[in-house]
Amino acid sequence: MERFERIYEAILKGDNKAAIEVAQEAVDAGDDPQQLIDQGMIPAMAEVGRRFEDEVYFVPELLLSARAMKGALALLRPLLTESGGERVGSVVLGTVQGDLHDIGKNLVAAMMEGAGFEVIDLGADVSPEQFVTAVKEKSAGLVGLSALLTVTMPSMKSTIDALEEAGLRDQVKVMVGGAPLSQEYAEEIHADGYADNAAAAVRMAQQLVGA
Ligand code: B1M
Repeated sequence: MERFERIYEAILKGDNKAAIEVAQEAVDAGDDPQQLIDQGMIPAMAEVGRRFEDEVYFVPELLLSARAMKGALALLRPLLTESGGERVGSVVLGTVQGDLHDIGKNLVAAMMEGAGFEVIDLGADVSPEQFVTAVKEKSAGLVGLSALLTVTMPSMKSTIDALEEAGLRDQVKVMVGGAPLSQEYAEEIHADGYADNAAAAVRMAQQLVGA
């Protein structure tokens, strides 16, 4: 079985040990980490989501698969973040208030770092006030908001409103992403950009900072 198939199976089963083993093998063999992520790991999480919807998987299975995904990603992340180039800008990144999903956001963070951005990662469940404080303190030119739950999408709008109220909106571009989002929603909340995956997020970030 190819490595991407093995890591798919490991993540689907929530087998942390096996997922880490395959990721380590891939690192040692000099495989392209992006291929492993795109062909094995992301499809596995998508299938986990489908099984959850069909009530075949429940929260414990989600947690085990998420742990396996994160364990494997931690090994691949240094390869994604190798940049060597000059810094192209600073981005304050986080998953919005009420939302604990951080795997996709972490992937976006790693790829942005790899593209030369300084990433100030605020983590998950980040309030509008925390975003405002970080933008002020770090003088960041870009804010990236992630949401995976339809019920937390309005937190994106609240964050954009908070930046406006703090008088920062003219200084920062805001980009949004996450599975339930769309270009239409991004426009509706007056975000400056939307991306539906980590590679597109990097391209959008570069475009927004004029890199
Ligand atoms: Co949850 N969960 N979850 N979950 N979970 C979803 C999102 C869900 C779609 C599953 C389902 O029903 N099919 C569903 C949401 C339904 C909805 O809102 N319409 C759901 C639910 C309901 C819940 C709970 C409410 C379950 C419960 O408790 N009853 C609960 C909520 C907790 C909370 O947040 N308050 C919950 C909890 C969890 C876990 C904690 C167990 C775990 C998260 C662990 C973690 O992240 N640390 C989890 C998981 C793992 C999932 C699924 C299965 C996988 C998410 C994931 O990691 N995908 C997910 C189902 C699914 O998405 N198919 C699901 C892989 C990741 C690489 O993709 O995050 O989409 P993604 O990121 C992509 C793009 O979206 C984009 O780039 C990334 C890479 O390509 N992107 C950006 C993301 N952020 C971006 C930002 C950008 C640009 C692009 O710019 C800034």
